[in-house]
Amino acid sequence: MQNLSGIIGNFKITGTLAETMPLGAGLINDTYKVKTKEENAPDYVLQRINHNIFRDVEGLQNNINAVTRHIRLKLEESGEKDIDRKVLHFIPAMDGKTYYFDGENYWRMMVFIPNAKTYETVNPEYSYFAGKAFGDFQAKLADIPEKLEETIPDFHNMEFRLKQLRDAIAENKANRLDEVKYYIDEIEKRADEMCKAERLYRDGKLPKRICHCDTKVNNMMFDENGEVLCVIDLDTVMPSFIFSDFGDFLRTGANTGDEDDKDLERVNFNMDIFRAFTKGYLEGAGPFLTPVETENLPYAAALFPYMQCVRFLTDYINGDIYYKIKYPDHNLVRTKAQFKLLQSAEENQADMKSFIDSCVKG
Ligand code: GN1
Ligand code: MG
Repeated sequence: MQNLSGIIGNFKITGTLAETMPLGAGLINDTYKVKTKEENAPDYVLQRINHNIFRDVEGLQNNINAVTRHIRLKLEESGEKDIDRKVLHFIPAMDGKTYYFDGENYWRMMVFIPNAKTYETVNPEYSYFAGKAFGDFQAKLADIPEKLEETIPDFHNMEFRLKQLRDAIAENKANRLDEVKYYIDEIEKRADEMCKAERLYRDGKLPKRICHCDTKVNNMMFDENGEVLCVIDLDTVMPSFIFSDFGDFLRTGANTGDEDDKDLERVNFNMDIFRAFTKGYLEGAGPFLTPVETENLPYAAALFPYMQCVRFLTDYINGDIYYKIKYPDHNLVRTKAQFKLLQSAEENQADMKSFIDSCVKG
């Protein structure tokens, strides 16, 4: 691999490189902030795309290009002033491509959004803004003319994720089955119920729409006043059920503990965050949601901790080949924390339903 400054030299940036530093807490790609020396030149964000996971980098970059172009157009049409902070701006490589391939790794560059922050946790007020922003993101992309690729096929397909888990169990590569038996049983008990979305889809009762598919709290930028500027991390923008964006935000935003909390007492589903986020989301997305989508939002709030529990457990059983880990049983710790969150989301199903009913009836 070339050094970072060599890689940066392959993009059409303005200004000269001052320093680079790691940025963010993603579990898949590697991200760096690129600082420039000049006052009037922007800083940048450089990312190494994990192409073991994103196999079709060309397709991925085409998606992101189409999405950012479409959002930019909508912002221009609505007379928005602060466009450069409201949609990501990618910098082409010297050869005009949207990425640079160094013979081994794929890289992309975007402008760093100044005076903006990401958060690992949010209060109800910010959750309301986040709900509106994700609803609005889906609404803006509803009429995108390009057909977007599934950048990771079957990404949020619960039947497929369960199949991966069952395959991992059958192989037992890392010899870790004995210690996870309880979680496998608990997952299997719920398997049928959790695959409801795929059944509704097959029956023609649930549409796929363009979704973000990684609506973790930390994938949203806020300005100085707590207003949402834009949604970042667009790798997984693809056709999916709206449950993806609703459920995955709450999985991180409504968790009173951390995604990988070792102290399960800290992990609970926060209903104040649920109510605030749902209110915002329904304001943004309500106009296009079908009754089947709306009435299944509580299911989505349980589905995503469940799916993430399945995915972390699968990776643990496989010997940690997908997610970056910080210590040997990190994926097991994550599995347990997601399972606890699932239980708490299950306990709150009735409250979620009545809150949604009250929003819909007005
Ligand atoms: C991954 O890289 P990051 O942290 O944005 C993952 C998500 C998971 C998440 C769990 C492509 O996202 O689906 O929900 O970790 N992205 C991919 O924290 O698998
Ligand atoms: Mg991210």
